[in-house]
Parts: sequence; structure tokens; C-alpha cells
Amino acid sequence: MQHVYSGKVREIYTDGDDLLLVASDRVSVYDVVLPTPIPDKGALLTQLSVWWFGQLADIVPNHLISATDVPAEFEGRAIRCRRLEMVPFECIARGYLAGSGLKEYQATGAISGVPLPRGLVEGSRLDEPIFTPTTKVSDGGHDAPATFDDVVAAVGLSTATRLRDLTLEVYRRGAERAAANGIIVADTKLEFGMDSDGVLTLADEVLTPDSSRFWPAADWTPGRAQHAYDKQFVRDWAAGTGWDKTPPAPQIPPDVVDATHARYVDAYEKITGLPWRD
Ligand code: Q0Z
Repeated sequence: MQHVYSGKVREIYTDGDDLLLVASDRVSVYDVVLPTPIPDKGALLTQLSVWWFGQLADIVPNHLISATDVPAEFEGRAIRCRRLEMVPFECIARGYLAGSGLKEYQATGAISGVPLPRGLVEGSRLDEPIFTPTTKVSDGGHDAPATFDDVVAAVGLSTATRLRDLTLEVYRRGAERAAANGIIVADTKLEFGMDSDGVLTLADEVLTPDSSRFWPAADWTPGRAQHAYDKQFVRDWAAGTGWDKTPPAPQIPPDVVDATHARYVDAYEKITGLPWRD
């Protein structure tokens, strides 16, 4: 086993021809990783993603080989997957306006070349979900918006069209399931790759609160920043400490850790309908 990549909250190892994607219990707010782990976070997000791969298998094949055949030290919070030739875009679907999409809309009236009606505000629901790819910027920078034509230029019209259709289809399936259980999926980021037979394959993690914006539907109020389903307690506590959002971040107090853990468990249970053990 060889460690090949560290993200802010995840790691990649190689094991022969396979990859191991390992999720940690680390949490980031304002792009800063906090010094206090959230117990079970890595396992909850890994198991949610694995559940989604199963739910989405009729839409698109995925890279998962096993969620159990992993080293004991990573048990529950890692998957073994096939190594793919990755598509060099983040495939994002948005059903609501937030984040970098909101900024781009406010500046240009469009996101990734998709024109939107006037008068939308932070948190607005879009009439139809839209495909807003970004290009991956190497070493840590924020991703840059790309248009559908940029994707076509890089991968060809048929693959680009399939990426867009699959991304929107996965978003619709995910948003519908979550909405039925009180959770808005405002947007989601997917990664795809080509397998060794040239089959377009869903990769990475899917429809987790780290790859998507989850909002409690009961609190949804367009015209202001929305509450994050998972990290809102950490954000509210961090804002109240006077911390300036630059590293190092302060330790998270136990009550905030517990409340945040409960939100990750709640999201897992609401979406999957399964009880979380532990
Ligand atoms: C995923 C990432 C991180 C987890 C590369 N099946 C695949 N084949 C080739 N490359 C990837 C995958 Cl999933 C791949 N990432 C993002 C970073 C932990 C996933 F630190 N990068």
C-alpha cells in the first residue's frame, strides 16, 4: 500500500492496481481544517456514498470494488475502487443558487455559460437543475468555471453530453430522495472517469454533505445564507469565537462536536432510511 495523495479531509492510497479512498473525521469550515475531529464523520460519509452508488447503479456504473476489503485501520471509512482515467472537470449540478454559482450569477447573470432569469437571490430554487462544470485547478486553488463547450472541446460532444445528462440525472435522483426526507440538496459535485474498457464511470464520493450542499428544508429561506445541514453548529460557534478564519483554528467544544456528529448521523439515517450503529 502506498500513500499517493492527501486532501484536506481525505487520503488516497494505491494497492496494486486498485485505489483506496480514505475519509478522515476531519472537518473544514471557511476552507480551514479544524483541529478537533468529528467522531464517525469519515465512516458516515463513506457509507452514505456507498449507499448512493447502489441506488444509482441503474443510471451509471461506478468505481466501487469493495467497502469491506480495506485495511483494518481504515475499516468503515474507506473504499477500494478501480483506478480510472479521470475526466478533468468537476461535474456540478445545481438546483438552487449558492456559493460560487451565486457569485457568478450576480456578476454575469449566468453560471458556466448557462443564462438564468433575472431577480434570483441567494438560495433561490432554479426552475430546472443546471450543469455547471468547473476545471480542476491543481494544488489547492479554487476551481474555475467552465462552459459546456469547454467540456466538448476537451472530451468531445458525445462524452460531454453524457457527462451533462448523467450529472443532472444523478442530481435529480439524489435531490428527490433527500427532499422526501426533509433535506434540500442545493447542488452536488460529481467526478467521472473512463475505465480500462472506455466506459464512462462515476467515481470519488457521491451525494455526501462534503460533495454537496445539504440544507434543512424546514429552514429554507431565499434571500439569505442558508443553514448547512451538517456544519451549521461549527460555523455558528466559530463565528462567535472571534476567530479570524485563518489557521490555526481553535478546538471545537464538546457540545458542538456532539451536535455536529448528530447531524451527520441524522443525514445518513434520513437519506438511507437505515439506522446508524455505533
Ligand atoms: C479521485 C480524491 C482524495 C479521495 C483522484 N477511481 C479513481 N481513479 C483515479 N483517480 C481518482 C479516482 Cl476516485 C481520484 N480524486 C479525488 C482526493 C481522496 C478522492 F484525497 N483524485
